[in-house]
Amino acid sequence: MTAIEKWIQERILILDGAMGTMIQQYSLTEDDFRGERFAAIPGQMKGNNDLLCLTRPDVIQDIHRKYLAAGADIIETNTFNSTRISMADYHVQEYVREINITAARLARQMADEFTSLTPDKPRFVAGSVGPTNKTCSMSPDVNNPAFRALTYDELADAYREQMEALLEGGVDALLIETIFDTLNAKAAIFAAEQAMEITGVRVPLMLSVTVSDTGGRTLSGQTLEAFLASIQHADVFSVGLNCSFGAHQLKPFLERMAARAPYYISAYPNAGLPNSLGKYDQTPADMAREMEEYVREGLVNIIGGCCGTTDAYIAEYPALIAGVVPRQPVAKPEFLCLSGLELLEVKPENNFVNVGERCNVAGSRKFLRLINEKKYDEALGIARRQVEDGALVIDINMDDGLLDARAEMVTFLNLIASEPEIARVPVMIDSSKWDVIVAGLKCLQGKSIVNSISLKEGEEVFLEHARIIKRYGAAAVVMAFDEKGQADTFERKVEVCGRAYHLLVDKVGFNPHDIIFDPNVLAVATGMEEHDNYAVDFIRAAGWIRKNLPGAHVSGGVSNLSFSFRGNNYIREAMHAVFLYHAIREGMDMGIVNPAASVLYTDIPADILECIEDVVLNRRPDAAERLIETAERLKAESDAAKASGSEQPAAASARLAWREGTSVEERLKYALTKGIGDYLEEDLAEALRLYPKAVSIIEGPLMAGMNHVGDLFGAGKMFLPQVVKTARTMKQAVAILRPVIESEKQAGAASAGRVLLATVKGDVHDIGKNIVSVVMACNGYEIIDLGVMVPAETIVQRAIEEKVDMIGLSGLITPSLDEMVHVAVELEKAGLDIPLLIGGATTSPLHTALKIAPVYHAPVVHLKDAAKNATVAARLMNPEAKRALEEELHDKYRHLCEKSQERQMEAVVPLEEAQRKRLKLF
Ligand code: THG
Repeated sequence: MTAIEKWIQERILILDGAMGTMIQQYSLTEDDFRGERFAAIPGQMKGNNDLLCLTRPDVIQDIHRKYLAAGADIIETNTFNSTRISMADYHVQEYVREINITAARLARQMADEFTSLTPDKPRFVAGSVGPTNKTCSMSPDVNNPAFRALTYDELADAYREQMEALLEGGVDALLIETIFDTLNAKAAIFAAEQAMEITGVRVPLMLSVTVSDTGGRTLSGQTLEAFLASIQHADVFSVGLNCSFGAHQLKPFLERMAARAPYYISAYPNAGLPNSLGKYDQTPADMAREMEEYVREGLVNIIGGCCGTTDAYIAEYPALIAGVVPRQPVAKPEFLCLSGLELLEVKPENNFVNVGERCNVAGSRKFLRLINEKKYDEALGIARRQVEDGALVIDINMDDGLLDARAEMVTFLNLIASEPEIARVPVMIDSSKWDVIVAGLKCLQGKSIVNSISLKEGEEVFLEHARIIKRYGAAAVVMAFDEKGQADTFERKVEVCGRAYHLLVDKVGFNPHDIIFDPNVLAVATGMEEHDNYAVDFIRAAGWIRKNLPGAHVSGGVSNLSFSFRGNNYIREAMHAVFLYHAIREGMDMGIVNPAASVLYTDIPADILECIEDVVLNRRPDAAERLIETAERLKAESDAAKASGSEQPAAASARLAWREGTSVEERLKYALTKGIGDYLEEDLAEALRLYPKAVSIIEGPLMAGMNHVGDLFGAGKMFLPQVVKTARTMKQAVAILRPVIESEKQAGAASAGRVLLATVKGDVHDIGKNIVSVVMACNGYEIIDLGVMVPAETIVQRAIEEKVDMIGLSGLITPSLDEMVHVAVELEKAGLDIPLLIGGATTSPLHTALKIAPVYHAPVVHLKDAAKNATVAARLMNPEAKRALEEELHDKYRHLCEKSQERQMEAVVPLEEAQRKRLKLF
């Protein structure tokens, strides 16, 4: 046991506060960050806090010293961004190893100094490992949801490099923090295992998640429960939450986590909620009062601070924890946990998990055709339909001789990750090719199931594959195969499963709950006598496994059973229902099935049921013949009924209730909110008949839909992947309308004005800006769109060159606020007089009034949404209206500034408003 593992049993440990907030207090300059050593590296270095380990180690040690003096038991290395991926932004990726080793030594030295003063309060160093600036689970390109800016392997390599250096530098623990994408975190955990093996140093692994909406999901859309399932395989010391919100708002999420996580619990919130200027204004005493609740209620083992906290905040903590008996971790779950964006628990009492079989190129001609023709949208439709039909897991199989199975698996899994309705459920990666399985595992943030491994190629390969699956954190289907082949009798099935179980549990340390046996569902009623007992043998084996192999589950590919009845879906479904009825009673608790199957055991007419049970339970030698006769009779009847048109495809129409009796505005809003693009053509065509101009559809119903999404997101009722999908649908709608808009523009009409648009430097988001561009173009403006990540110099230069009448700046993330101020300063310096339009998430009237308008003498207008731009632009183009607008703005801004001062006195920002500011999207 390491010292930290010993001390955490004695008392609540104090972690330090924010590094960045402390660094700000030193008012360091660009030269401080660079030192002489990095003088020649291009770009800005200010803001690269981690580089200070090399250029201003005195400052970093001073900060460590302050936190230790304030009472911190654990200090974090100044390495949050020290991977080659994040450091590439500053062109110093080659120094990553040195930064991490140095950072660890700086912290080590300070911690040891304090330990030697008070040996009964030893101090520890946690190596800080941030999430990096890229995400493995989401595409940065709205037009290509399968794209990834970063792969699991690249990320794991970068993390390993960082962690090896941290371990060599002498850290006592690794702290993977501010986790916003579980796939990034899984790569970090993977890398930590490797780094510890390579260096031969084992230290406790600490994890800390940041939730990014009021529903308590990660940015990549997972619930906390789903996250815990995803990291269940790791040897975790502590887990908790940091950043996100202040302690008060974080508490319900911490409670949820602490109730389930079988580890020590950590919490280091921000100093309250950011105000509308992005600053934190909770005092140390305020925060301590909120943290005291955590301590008093026995929620935590480790407390610290994140954004906005300093040593003054940490200094409040020792008094809070004095004499408090620390919390005991809860017990490990004794059942199978799986996850997609949401958790799936496979417990004895919840009976049966149906795994959707339809996304299988070998099991569905339609799916194969769609993949072959790269019609991924429709292929995703099959996955979505299965989830709608109630599939709790979906099986994905791309094994086809003419497909690049590995590439198709990766593409499809990446696409699924962008479809929150599908990604909700766990995935079963189905392939007989090991490289396809491994590639699949690297795409999924949830806890998935590998389908499958077996003893077919002997023990060695079996064990190796099992170890890899364990390291990636998945459950596994184990087929009843061995060196001798497929187990087809009861005796062979139990022999092979029993042997596999003991190898997995005893030799690999596989969690027994993560083992899913598949004792082979084989076709019956084939006309071959030796097949007659196949179903009986499966069902008996299922019972034996559940009794004799504790924890293990039983699954099977149910549709295999009825291959002899291809073409007669009713009989097939009825056979499956009968088979499942008996197998589930014996303990089969999962099955790969068609989730749309509608035949219930209890609905099967007695005569047919008898025929089928004779076959499934092998009750008489002529069972197969009798069922074939029955099947033929039924088929003839049903064909006759179909010919007379009496069958109603009821299910298909029920599903589209949202399209029945609703106005086109309601349908567009629904389509945007749900991110459904399928009916846009139809609905927009209808809207075009109702609205005078195409652009009024954008400004009216589409904008209303977007605002609705923004509200839902602000209220925590939608999470990011859903919103991204919405944005993609909006883009699709605009693309459909664009040709109409073009044709409506009067040829040769005079330009209403010239508008320069740009997303500011540091920000890549352009959906909002593009909508503004379309709306304004429709209103006769000439648009000069400079794209995204545009530096202030470029904006100034092009504004002059193009002689524009106004400049529109867009930004979605908090740092964009400062960058907009920077642009305004540059415009002023250049002596320009061009009005500035401000829009995009995180921008607010208040920030515009307080920060942007004061630095630029020309009109600065904040626009709530794209629909407002054209009106404001028209006013700016008319000298008289412009003067009136300027006066209005002046009054409005003065009023806002005064109100803000009053507010500052109250020092609270209402939760909902602050949330919306932080999270507003368009
Ligand atoms: N065990 C495990 N995994 C498996 C299987 C298994 N994966 C694949 C398969 N068997 C389970 N999946 C299916 C999927 C579809 C069908 C059968 C099994 C099926 N398809 C129709 C057919 O072939 O008649 C296709 C009809 C169509 O083209 O739409 O029956 O046993 N671990």
